[in-house]
Order: sequence, then structure tokens, then C-alpha cells
Amino acid sequence: MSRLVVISNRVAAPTGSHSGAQGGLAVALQAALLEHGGVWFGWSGERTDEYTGEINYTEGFGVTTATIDLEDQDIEEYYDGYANRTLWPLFHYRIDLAEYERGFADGYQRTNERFADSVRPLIGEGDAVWIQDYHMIPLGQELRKRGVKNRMGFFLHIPWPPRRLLSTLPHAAELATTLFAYDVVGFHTREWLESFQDFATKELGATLGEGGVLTLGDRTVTAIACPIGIDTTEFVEASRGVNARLAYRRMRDSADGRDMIVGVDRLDYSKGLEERFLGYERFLEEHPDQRKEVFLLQIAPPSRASVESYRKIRSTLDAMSGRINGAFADTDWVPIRYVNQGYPRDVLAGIYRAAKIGLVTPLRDGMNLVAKEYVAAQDPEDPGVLILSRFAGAAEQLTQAVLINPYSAEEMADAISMALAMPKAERIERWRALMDNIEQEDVLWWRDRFAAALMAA
Ligand code: GDG
Repeated sequence: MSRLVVISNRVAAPTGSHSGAQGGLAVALQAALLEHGGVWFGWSGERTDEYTGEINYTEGFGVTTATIDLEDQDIEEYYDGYANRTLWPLFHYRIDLAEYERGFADGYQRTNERFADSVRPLIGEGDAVWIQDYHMIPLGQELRKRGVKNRMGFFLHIPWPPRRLLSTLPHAAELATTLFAYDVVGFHTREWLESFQDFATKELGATLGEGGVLTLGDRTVTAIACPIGIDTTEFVEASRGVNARLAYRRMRDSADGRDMIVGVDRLDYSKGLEERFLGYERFLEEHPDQRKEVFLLQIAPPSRASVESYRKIRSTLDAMSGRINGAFADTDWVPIRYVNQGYPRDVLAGIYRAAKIGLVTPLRDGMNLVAKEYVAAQDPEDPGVLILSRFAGAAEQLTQAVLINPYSAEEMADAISMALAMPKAERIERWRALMDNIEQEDVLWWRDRFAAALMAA
């Protein structure tokens, strides 16, 4: 492939370091671009009084990042609005939280047109263009309107919802049709891919041919399942570094012989944090003898705090953790350590390694990289157990995890009990199978697989 032009809502500085609550997408693209070189374009995260489209460039590690500032109205309607109050809840099956406002849809379209105007001059002949995620679904079509003939791919990092759910979105067909401007469209799982195929064939009248090729009028798009992975080598190294070892030691010391269960999630209603607390509470109720032998560390850095539903989940979790701790804690033990701050990546790796159980219980998740990171950080001689929601995209690959239905507190409580008692031989066997997948299907594999589909299309 010649140069790669990656376009996503937010751009991470290509420093090779990871900090704060950086999302999985940023982590993955950084790893891909560090190896490949090219341009990464997106929103700076900054606001401006008047949109000019002026680009700010930074250089580093063979990657040029190019960003633009947005006006308040764009941020409210495009980012907080259509992306995070309409598409995010709907695509995570939360139609009860999805807000359908014409102003959001208009702002989304306008901002995508602005992105198209700005990035158009950066696309050279022969470059491959790779657009990321739900913020930018119509961008490919806008670029085609501006004469871009290059190969263009799109990757959706969140689930594609079932046809009947998506049909509740005003102008859903128009939005889905814009995906036909791309040569390749990628999803994490077969399930999301099949939902897209179902919508395209039944609602748009597209035909599905060999190799996932969908045809609509004179446009064809190859739709594929291409699961994202982590930078496994980097993460395993991080988990063995000095900061990870210090964090590991600190956690083990503070655990005082108790088993730690860990959860790490952006504070988001899709991550099933309420259900996780209820499942854990159920475990405490049903196993009074084991109570003081465990504790749950839940790390949940706040995200999207300008959106009401995120403020609400935060206060719900504050109340729940307080209630559960109040009901069960003793003078020398609290059942839940609930922490609303982010930690450096290598510290996180040490914390994962110190945990007997990784508890990953999203109600819906495109993939979920925390599940993979937890596995990668384990001690091969004495690994912990991954408990994983069936509704995370990662469950399609990580079949040797203890798979659960996060809506069932009973099932979660049973899984915790079972994991705590799991013999070492079984833990090692399951971990080896999980790790084989995480090593083989890492972030570079993901990128290469997508790039190969784009070249073949
Ligand atoms: C979207 C999709 C898909 C979290 N807390 C801290 C921290 N994190 C890092 C984790 C992980 C990343 O954030 C979260 O990634 P996920 O995949 O779990 O979830 P989303 O942010 O929702 O990502 C998801 C992903 O895109 C990629 O396609 O898997 O389904 O929703 O890497 O480690 N990182 C640091 N400190 C923290 O406190 N450094």
C-alpha cells in the first residue's frame, strides 16, 4: 500500500505513550500508524468561535497528524448530539436513550461536510483512505462528491444494530446508503456484519454476492468481519516493565491475601457496570463465607460528561457502590473499591496481573479491548480467569473465557464463585487458548487484514 490517510473523530498524538482514559480506538490506530506512516486527520478536540477549516499539523514517529477546530454548535449537534446521543445509544440497543432531533442530524451532516472540505487537499493520488467509526459514516460519500476516486474503507468500532432497531432512526436508509460510497466496510464480528447485510438487502434492496460483495445500483461495497486486537507485544512488555511490577506489588500488598476482581471501563451505560455491581452483590449475599476473601476494584474514568445519560449513570453508580459498601463492609474490609480516575497503561497492566478475575460485563460492545488486555497481562504460570459477557464482540473470539449473560445477577454470581475455585490446570488451559488468539489476531493482524480487503476490492 502507498500512503495511508486515516480519518477519525479524535486524533491521538503519536508519542508512543498512552495516558488517561484514551479509548481503544486511539490505542489501536496509534499502533497501526506507528508502523505504517501516513497522515491522521480529525478534530483537535478544541472549539473555535468561527470555523475556518484551517489545519494544524504535528509531526512525529513518521506520522503527520492534521486537525481542525470545531464551533460550539458543531460540537453540540455533531459530537454530543448525533454521535453520542443518537447513534451511540441506538447502536448499543438503547433505543430508550436514543434522542432523535433534526438539529443533531443536520449538524452531523454539516460537520462531515466540513471534514470533507478540510481533508480533501491532503489526499494524494494513490493514497488509501481509511475512515473510522460512527462519527463519520457519511464522510466517504462527501469525499466522493468532491472528486475523490481513491480506495476508501470504513470501519465501525461499535455494533451494527438489528434491522428493526435501526429502522427507528429517522432517515436510517439514507445513512446506511452512504456506506456504499466505500470500497470496503468492516465490522468486528459476524453478528454485526450480518445485521448490516440484513438491513442492506431488506431495507435498501441491495443484493449480496460472493465474498460479501453488496451491490446497490451502480455501487458495490465489500462488507467484512475483521475483529480488532490489541498491540499484544507492546502490552505484554508493558506488563513486565518496572511501573507494572510496582503497581502489581502495591495491589498485592493492599489486597492483604484477598483475591482481587477487576473491572476497567470508561464510565458508560453500555459497559454493564450497574449489572456488574448487582451480580457481585448477589455473590456476596450467596457466599457469606467467601465475602471477606475478595474485593472488587472497579476503575471507571468518566467520559462524555456533557451528556445527561452519562451524568445519570455516574450518580447511579455512586449510589450503588455506597449502598453495597454500607451494607457489607466491615472495619477491616470494603467489598468495592470504586475509582473514577484513569491510570497509565503500564500501571493498568500491573493491576490486571494482580487480579484473580477480570470481570468484563458489557450489555453490548463492538469488541472490548479490556478483555484482551486482561488476558495479555496474566502470569502464564498462574493466570487469572476472564469472565466475559456474551454480548461483547470479543466473545466471538474469546470462547475459552467464562461466558455469561450480564443481565443475570445469578449467572454472574455463579461465575465469580466458579472462577475463584477454578483449579490452576484449568486456568492455564483456558488462558493458553485465549492468549493464542490474542497473539495471532492482534492489532497489526487487524490492520493488515483490512488493508488486504481494501487492496483486493
Ligand atoms: C470502542 C468500542 C472497541 C480504560 N480506562 C483506562 C484506560 N482505558 C483503556 C483500556 C482500553 C480502552 O481504554 C477501552 O477500550 P474498549 O475496547 O474496552 O472500549 P471503548 O472505549 O468503548 O472502545 C469497543 C474499541 O472501540 C476498539 O474498536 O473494542 O467495543 O466501544 O484500551 O485499557 N487506559 C488507561 N487508563 C485508564 O484508566 N491508560
